[in-house]
Amino acid sequence: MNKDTLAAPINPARRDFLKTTAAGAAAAAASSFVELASTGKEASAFAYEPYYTDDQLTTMVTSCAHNCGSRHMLVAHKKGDVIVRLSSDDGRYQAGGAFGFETEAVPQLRACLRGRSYRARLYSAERLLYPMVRVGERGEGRFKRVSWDEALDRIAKKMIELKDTYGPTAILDQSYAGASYGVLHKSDQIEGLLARFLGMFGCRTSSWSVPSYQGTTFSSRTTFGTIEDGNEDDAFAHSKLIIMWGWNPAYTFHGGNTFHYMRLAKQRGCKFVVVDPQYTDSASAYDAWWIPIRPNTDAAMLAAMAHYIFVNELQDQAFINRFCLGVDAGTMPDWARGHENFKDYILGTYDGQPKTPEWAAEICGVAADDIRKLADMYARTKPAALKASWSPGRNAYGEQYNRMAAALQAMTGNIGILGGCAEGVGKGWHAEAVAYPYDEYANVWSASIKSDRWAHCVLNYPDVRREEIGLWPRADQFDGVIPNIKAIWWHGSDWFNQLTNINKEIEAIRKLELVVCADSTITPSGLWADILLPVATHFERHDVALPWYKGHYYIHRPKVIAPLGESKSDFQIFTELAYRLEALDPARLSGFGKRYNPKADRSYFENDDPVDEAYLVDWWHRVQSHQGVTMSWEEFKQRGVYKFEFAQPHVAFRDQIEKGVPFNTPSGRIEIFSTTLAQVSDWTKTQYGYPIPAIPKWIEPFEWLGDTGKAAKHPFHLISPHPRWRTHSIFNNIPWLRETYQQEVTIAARDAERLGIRTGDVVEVWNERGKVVVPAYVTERCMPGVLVLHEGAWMDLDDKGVDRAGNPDFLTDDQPSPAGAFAYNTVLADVKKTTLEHRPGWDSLATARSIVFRRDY
Ligand SMILES: Nc1nc2c(c(=O)[nH]1)N[C@H]1C(S)=C(S)[C@@H](COP(=O)(O)OP(=O)(O)OC[C@H]3O[C@@H](n4cnc5c(=O)[nH]c(N)nc54)[C@H](O)[C@@H]3O)O[C@H]1N2
Ligand SMILES: Nc1nc2c(c(=O)[nH]1)N[C@H]1C(S)=C(S)[C@@H](COP(=O)(O)OP(=O)(O)OC[C@H]3O[C@@H](n4cnc5c(=O)[nH]c(N)nc54)[C@H](O)[C@@H]3O)O[C@H]1N2
Ligand code: SF4
Ligand SMILES: [Mo]
Repeated sequence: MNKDTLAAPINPARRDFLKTTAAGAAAAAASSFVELASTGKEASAFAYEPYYTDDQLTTMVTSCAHNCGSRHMLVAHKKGDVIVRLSSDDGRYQAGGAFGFETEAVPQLRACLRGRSYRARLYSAERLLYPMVRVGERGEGRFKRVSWDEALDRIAKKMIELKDTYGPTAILDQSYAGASYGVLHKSDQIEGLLARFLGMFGCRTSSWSVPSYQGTTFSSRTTFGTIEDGNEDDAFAHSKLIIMWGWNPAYTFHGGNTFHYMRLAKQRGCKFVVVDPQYTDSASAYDAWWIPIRPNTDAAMLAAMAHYIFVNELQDQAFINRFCLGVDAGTMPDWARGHENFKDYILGTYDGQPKTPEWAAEICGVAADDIRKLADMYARTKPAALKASWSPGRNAYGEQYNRMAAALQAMTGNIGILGGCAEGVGKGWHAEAVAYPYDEYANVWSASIKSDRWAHCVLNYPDVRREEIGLWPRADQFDGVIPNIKAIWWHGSDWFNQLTNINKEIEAIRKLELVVCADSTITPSGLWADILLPVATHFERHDVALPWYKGHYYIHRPKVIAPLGESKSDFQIFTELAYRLEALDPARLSGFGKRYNPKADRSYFENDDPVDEAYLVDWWHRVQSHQGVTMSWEEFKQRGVYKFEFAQPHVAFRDQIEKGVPFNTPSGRIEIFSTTLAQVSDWTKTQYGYPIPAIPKWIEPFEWLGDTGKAAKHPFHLISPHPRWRTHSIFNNIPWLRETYQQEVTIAARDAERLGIRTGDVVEVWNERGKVVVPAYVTERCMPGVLVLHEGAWMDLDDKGVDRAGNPDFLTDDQPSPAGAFAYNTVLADVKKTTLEHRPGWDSLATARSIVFRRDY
């Protein structure tokens, strides 16, 4: 890496912009050091001299946040209103705990590196501190500071104009999970604050498919009738075999203590297998048997495992007969005798092609003997956890992979038992439902589309067929009406940076009339907005944290510090906007402010404390009455955490299997053959748009290595997993974390040698959708023909439209799978050495030298 590379600006316009906003953050951070500066001592040691001991600081328990796969405790130690350091759970905080306390049933909630670096995020130079409005062209990144009054006025007036001119679909809600998993301050697509605000206003197009796992959700709902198909993490400690299928818990968290419980399993003799194009750190940590697989071919390999199990009669036929629908002819419903069943599909009865290991070997690049060996292991080891993660479902026809995995879980009788695993989506224990105010007007919309088709819709409007955008059916006059999107609102989302096919998004955003971004950070999406609204982080507002899919505990989130700059909570912003809209249009919006936030009046914008407290107290009362908690709200606030203790690990579907409770599907059984899908007559009238088979099948993806025509042009399959060092795009700007990594594309040693690429060489990766520039990491831990580039890098375009930061979403396709799965991992691309410079977005020579150590591969 040369000096010029390092000196390259993030974005010249942006630098100037940052200067203004950084000043406020610096001032806030510096205020605690005034004392030190005035001593007049030579600045020879640490900034914190004298080093404050814990008892000189105020300690407040809170939690980390965001859509990161977990939810851990952070303990803030502050001087005045400045957080001086952060620590984490050490066993002391819960009732009955003491320093070091931890048991298998009550684990500590210890934070990862990202969480521990949170202080650097709070006080970062990219912190958005004031409302801003765009002064240059959209996307140029030039803004000026304005008052809240001006920013909100502009938005309110424009909202009314848009609704009156273009109708109730003009504003696209692109909220996402940046601020989920709190009781009060939520940004979800469905239960979030924006959804409710735009729904009540009467102008909202919703985005229904979820980038994480829409294919998996579809599978879990279809097969089990619910996404609550996960065990709690401690159940892993009881498995004899864990198959990590497209799952790398060392990097990608799916629960707080997963790794800890898997280590316990290892100590108790559990065997591990990894099916992944990469030899991951999880594979190495557990000494797993690595089965490299061609990306997107998982459904074929699973089908071949089913074939082996059927022909060797290793299936748990008693379980199948009792609990499943459509696994074989004997378990088909009477009304569907003419339909295909799963076993006959696998045996080739219908298409003449038995799905043998040899058949799959050709498709997957996995030896037939390995497929047989794994199938045998899985069928004979009890209990065994086939943890089929979401990534292989984040593909074209990814839903087929997840349904195929569910079929294997069912065939082997590994559902509803300790040490087995039914998960798909994997939501485990359930937090108490969110209290009012979310109940009224949650998720009201006038149109709802597949989330990554918005650009397609805008660019082709009105010549768009409903199936192209996955328009959700309605029972009223709006059914089939293509939304006329003229505005986007980002709330808890950096979606412009995170959705597929960014170049297409760039074309589409230029056609919009209003783009609002509410965030605590100046994000890459924010640079494309017209108005930036500074949002208080979860350290600066009152809430309670909920676990992310796994874990059974609540963590109190006090207002640890006052909101930085002029930032406000999202709830404050929407409440105030509701009052302004009401004032502008009293005839249609009378009472909007009060209905939106019933416990508040307009003074909420200045003081949110009593109102937020009142909502949370209500919620806590529900926790007490529904979940048997006797601890008082005051004690919970004082301790900071409440951990539930279960008599036995929570296992999904235990009651169905042990007590005969019906599954939540139309038939009450595990539906390998789907009652619902089998009865669809016109697919264009469903949200899916295109046919989906009633049983799981292998279907060729849009592009993959087996498509010799396409692969001749772009011979590598690019996958873009989630980074260990970031939560998507969050933390990309944190120097402490940047010292530990750089954005790089992983390439197999054999391919790199052929192309003359060595670790540290800058390469360009491209296809017909875009081009990115990034350093290479050469390794034998990656399957030949595969490239790996982690999602979430902050895009940084040059004047030719090339992304110099290495964001894979310049290469991904916005065509979703029929069931709605984002096809993030369905990408063919090419790679070569380049003279173009990579712009990492920070000064990597300042401290980090990892690239220097790794250069001589
Ligand atoms: N190529 C590729 N792309 C992917 C993926 C992939 O596998 N491959 N994965 C996809 C997946 S699964 C996901 S979930 C998405 C994630 O996509 P996003 O949800 O857009 O990603 P984040 O980076 O988490 O951005 C969340 C934003 O919310 C902001 N935020 C946090 N808290 C608050 C708050 O309280 N209020 C407000 N207003 N804002 C807040 C954060 O500052 C941050 O900017 O990325 C997707 N993109
Ligand atoms: N550190 C961290 N943890 C996170 C997040 C984060 O941003 N950072 N994000 C959270 C969120 S929102 C989500 S949705 C989840 C995502 O969780 P996952 O979907 O499980 O995670 P990924 O990191 O996308 O992929 C996991 C593994 O799948 C492999 N893989 C990719 N394509 C294929 C394929 O076609 N076949 C097979 N067999 N393997 C494949 C990758 O090589 C990778 O090792 O993670 C959550 N946890
Ligand atoms: S895993 Fe998530 S919640 Fe836990 S510390 Fe890391 S970033 Fe925070
Ligand atoms: Mo996700």
